[in-house]
Amino acid sequence: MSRLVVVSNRVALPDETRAGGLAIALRAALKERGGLWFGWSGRTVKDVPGPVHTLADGNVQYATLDLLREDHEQYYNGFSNRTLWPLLHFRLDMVDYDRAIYAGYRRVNALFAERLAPLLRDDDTVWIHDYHLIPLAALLRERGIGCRIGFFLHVPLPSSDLVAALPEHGRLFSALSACDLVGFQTQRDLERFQDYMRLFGHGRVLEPGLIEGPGGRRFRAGAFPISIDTAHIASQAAAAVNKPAVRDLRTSLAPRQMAIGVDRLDYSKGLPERFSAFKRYLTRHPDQRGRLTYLQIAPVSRGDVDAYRNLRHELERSAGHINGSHAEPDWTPLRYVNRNVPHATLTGFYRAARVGIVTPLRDGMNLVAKEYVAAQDPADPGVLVLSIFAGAARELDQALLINPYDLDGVADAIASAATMPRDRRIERWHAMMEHLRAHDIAAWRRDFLQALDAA
Ligand code: ADQ
Repeated sequence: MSRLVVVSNRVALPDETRAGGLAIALRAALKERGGLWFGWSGRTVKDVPGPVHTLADGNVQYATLDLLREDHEQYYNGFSNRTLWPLLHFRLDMVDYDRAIYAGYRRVNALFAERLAPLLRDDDTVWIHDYHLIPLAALLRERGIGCRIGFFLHVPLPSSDLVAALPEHGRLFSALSACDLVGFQTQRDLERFQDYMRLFGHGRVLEPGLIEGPGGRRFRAGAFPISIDTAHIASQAAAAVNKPAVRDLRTSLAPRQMAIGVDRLDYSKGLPERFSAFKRYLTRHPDQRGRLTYLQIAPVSRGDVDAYRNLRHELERSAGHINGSHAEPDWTPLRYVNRNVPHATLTGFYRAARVGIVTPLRDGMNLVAKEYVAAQDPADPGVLVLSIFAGAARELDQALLINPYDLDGVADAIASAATMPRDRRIERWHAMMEHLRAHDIAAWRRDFLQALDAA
């Protein structure tokens, strides 16, 4: 098996205790084959960045580079998060583009290529992650790198008409044809990519999943829905009931039931709409008054970007308004928390919740939906209310699927979830859990790497 080289914006170093599920899965893949993880160090500098920092941990090496403060601002806060993130989440209205931030994005990708190329061997397998690094494969090829290269997009790909609104879209997205395999979260994302290549990318779809790029280079594309470590989350959640934080939460709720939402504070997650839908639930279902307390955990993210600061203020106002008009002296309907929670504790919170509310306006996959299901008590599971616009809805079709723009529909789904009889809850949960056991994170990385090896 050839050496695996993972490239991503951030690298989870071996001592990083807060590494998420994806980071742990990538590290496992690196350990299995031996490998290198390359990316940004997390540090910015005022002068030309020095050589890469290296660190070895058994058969896995880590190589990270610092970035110039201004480059990082343009590449990360700028083009990645103010241009590409909204575009890829179908939000043309929020796209902020200028040539300077695009130039910064290309400069950083070029620097990645320059620093990574000398570390690569001919028989390496390179796996590039996400929208921060779309041009990287092509830039590596320009430096004569001939090894196998795969790319996985963690976020959705919108229709080609939206993509084509981006100046420079042609150069950016056609660059993916330098890869041997391009992976997407869902079949729909894959279809939209093929449409794009055909209509705007000067490519040809030879057969589903086999594309000829503008230069005549053939490459594969496929859908590889990302997942979670199902067995681990299930056992973590079962053990978490004894954690003081979980016990305290349960005690503070009793005798009421809980609904839970867990999201980075991001406009793609549909939080203002969700708060409005919960308010609608309170007014549309007066018979259920006081039955359900809704806990929303939403750690602040990308606080340097205006749109995120505005969203935060909007949610604070909305939460105050809901509680101001519906709270009782002994009951607060909405608990809104902006903090991170240790992941093991979070699984205990999921298990304590009768209803899981996951209502993004667009989401590549949404791992919270899968984690919520995996964390349930098999004898008394909760019900997932899930947006049809999350990639996860393709697989978790036994959830109560809703359109997040339909506030009445979401309100009614919350009400049905809160009153669903146990046998029906068990039936729905079983079907979803079986799927998640067969399609966990290990299966995801195996499927992708096998397809890349075969490409
Ligand atoms: P995200 O947009 O970050 O990921 P998601 O898939 O839900 O969204 O993953 C979030 C992760 O962070 C989950 O593992 C969750 O448990 C954790 N998390 C969230 N809030 C937390 C909190 N307060 N405390 C602790 N942990 C918290 C992007 C894409 C998704 C895609 C993933 C993976 O936007 O669509 O599913 O990458 O490909």
